Amino acid sequence: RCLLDSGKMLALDHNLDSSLDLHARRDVQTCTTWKAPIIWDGMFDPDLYDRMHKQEGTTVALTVFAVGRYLDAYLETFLNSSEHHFMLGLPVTYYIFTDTPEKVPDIKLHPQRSMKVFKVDKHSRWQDISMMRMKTLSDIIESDIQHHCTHVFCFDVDQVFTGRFGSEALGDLVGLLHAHFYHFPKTLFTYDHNPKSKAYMETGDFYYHAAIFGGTWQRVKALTEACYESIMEDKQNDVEALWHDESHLNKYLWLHKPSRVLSPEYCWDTSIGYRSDIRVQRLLWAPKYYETLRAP
Ligand code: 2GW
Ligand code: MN
Repeated sequence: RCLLDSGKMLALDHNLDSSLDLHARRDVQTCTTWKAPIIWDGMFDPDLYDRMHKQEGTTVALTVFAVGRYLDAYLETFLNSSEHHFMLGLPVTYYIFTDTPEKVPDIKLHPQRSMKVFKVDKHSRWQDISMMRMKTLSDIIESDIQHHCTHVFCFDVDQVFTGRFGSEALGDLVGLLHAHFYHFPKTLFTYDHNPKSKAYMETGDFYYHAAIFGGTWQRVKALTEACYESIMEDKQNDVEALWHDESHLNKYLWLHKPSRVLSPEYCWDTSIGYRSDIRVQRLLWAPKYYETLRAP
């Protein structure tokens, strides 16, 4: 017994519980200390999850930001690959945030999938482009997503789907293990160690990657709101957390344990090289062209 998702999803996860095989993978940790599953390939029956979520009427919002040069560099590849791998069989709405809506590629979406484009400001500091996503996300869940979708997944745009990223990833509150840290001892996790920041923490459970987080709209609303408030409090105190929104996300997920954790199979960086525990690559980091993309 490993699933602790609450509320409406409890019935669903309870039923799925017996199908989630925590012993299928002997080479990795498949359960957290608070009894949330860590999802690795081989542990679940994809068809069963898909059937159950269809039955439950699950609908998914995927949010992604493509501001400034990131739109031309990444958005089209991200969306095309998502059409082949992300939550196939469930209704999906893309929520795209950009400063140049007219440049959003006109992609032919599959049935039951649609796209909404929203204009956002281009903050002059890249740290703010990244951090202020929390505010935009909290607002859009309030004004739109809560009326149309049961679940929300928030993504960085600089990545490419290469394998199934399906309904087994859905849960009340979902975090992702950072590919660079999952093998590291906690002492090497890059949490914010500055006591002046709201993101300050000495130790934690895992190092979560902010490139993907999700859950029910209620839980993601609470998360984005709390992270935004912490970010603003830091600004008032003239401090900035070490890894910006990611530091605040790590603090939040330490205080509010995720009900489901995704293995790095869900966001792999091939530059790490071969790892025998990465049996399938579901999403890959795209190349970072920092010199050109981050130049002023
Ligand atoms: C970001 C950094 C430097 C210059 C530009 C940008 C930038 C980011 C941009 O010009 N336009 C834009 O749309 N973004 C969005 O913010 C885009 O969705 C991108 O994927 C996201 C995060 O920026 P990214 O992907 O360059 O940062 P990473 O891959 O180093 O991200 C990790 O750390 C970040 C905080 O520093 C975030 O927490 C992010 O979620 C993490 O994956
Ligand atoms: Mn990124």
